[in-house]
Amino acid sequence: MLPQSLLLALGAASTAAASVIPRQNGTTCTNPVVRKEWRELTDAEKAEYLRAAVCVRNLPKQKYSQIEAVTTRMDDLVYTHFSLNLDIHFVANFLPWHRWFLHLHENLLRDECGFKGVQPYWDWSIEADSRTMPESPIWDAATGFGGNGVKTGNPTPGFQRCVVDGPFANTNLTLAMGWPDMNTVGNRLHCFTREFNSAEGHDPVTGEIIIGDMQVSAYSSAVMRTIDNFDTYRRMSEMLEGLPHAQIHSVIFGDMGPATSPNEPLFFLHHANVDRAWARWQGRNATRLADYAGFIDRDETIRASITDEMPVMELADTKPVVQDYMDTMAGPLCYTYSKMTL
Ligand SMILES: *[C@@H]1O[C@H](CO)[C@@H](O)[C@H](O)[C@H]1NC(C)=O
Ligand SMILES: *[C@@H]1O[C@H](CO)[C@@H](O)[C@H](O)[C@H]1NC(C)=O
Ligand SMILES: *[C@@H]1O[C@H](CO)[C@@H](O)[C@H](O)[C@H]1NC(C)=O
Ligand SMILES: [Cu+2]
Repeated sequence: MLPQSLLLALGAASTAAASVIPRQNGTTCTNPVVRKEWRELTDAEKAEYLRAAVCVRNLPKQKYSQIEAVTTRMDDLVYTHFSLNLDIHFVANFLPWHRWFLHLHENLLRDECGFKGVQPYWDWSIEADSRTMPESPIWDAATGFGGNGVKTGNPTPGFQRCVVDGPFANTNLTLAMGWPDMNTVGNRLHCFTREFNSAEGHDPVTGEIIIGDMQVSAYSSAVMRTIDNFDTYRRMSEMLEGLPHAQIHSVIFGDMGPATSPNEPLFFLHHANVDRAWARWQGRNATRLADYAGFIDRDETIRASITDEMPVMELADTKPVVQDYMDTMAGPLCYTYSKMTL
């Protein structure tokens, strides 16, 4: 609960670093790689992750040859996530689909950008408990992802507020950001942006967006403890997705807001922390590793099954099956998290 104790615990966490990344052949996971919290990484490890994250945004697309708005390798991922929005959010497969997506992204960083590290996570409960979200080191321009978007004075739609510091500053993106229509894909050139907020609108005097505490009560360790204490997958997953997961997207906003959110490099650290919450709840308990329930559609007409295939569009050659993504240390996966306690 105390931020200081969290930070101490993080400092004491495993520092095991894998120099050779074992590729799973689907039978054993004896030497899992360890996904660490961003603050646990050395500056060199942070720089290596940021380098790879920039790299993948500069590679040309390999998929969706017919879709003009898709131009970069990252757009392949953004477009998939955007187009599948209704099939992968607020349905049963939210957690396994995003676990698959993160694994695909991590392999892509390794294979196409020579990434030498392991996917990190961002434990935003640390910021929540200390009420320091706008001051988080994650926004650092040198050792982090850059900060809030700032008004540029440029009147062109899509360029009025931009992230102007850090490794992703002044990056141009093309998929729908998308103002004013968030939900239609389009070749809308815009600058990479964030719009910190507390969902309280604008200050009536200054006209500035109210940043406040960025709704920290939605993603505190108290909230995570409540999620931990559910005893069914369905209830755990619904609250995890609906409260801390969703609020992080909306308090950062800008490119983190709409279904094109993989445009925001923090998407992957945010979702790694969501995945960690699921893995922690599972506790490698056999009952929970097999607990998967809910519906495949938002209208709740078709019950989900652990043998369901998950949709991937053109992003992968084979559709992943939910049961292969239940355990982070089995099947195609072989990783764990540096800290599994709250
Ligand atoms: C997978 O790896 C394990 C451990 O290295 C090995 O014993 C096993 O034969 C491998 N299986 C396949 C199908 O390659
Ligand atoms: C981004 O697009 C704007 C507007 O077209 C342009 O002025 C700027 O040079 C572009 N920046 C980069 C890095 O391509
Ligand atoms: C495993 O999880 C189930 C279902 O939540 C629970 O009833 C059981 O006590 C757990 N077993 C252990 C060893 O924690
Ligand atoms: Cu998503």
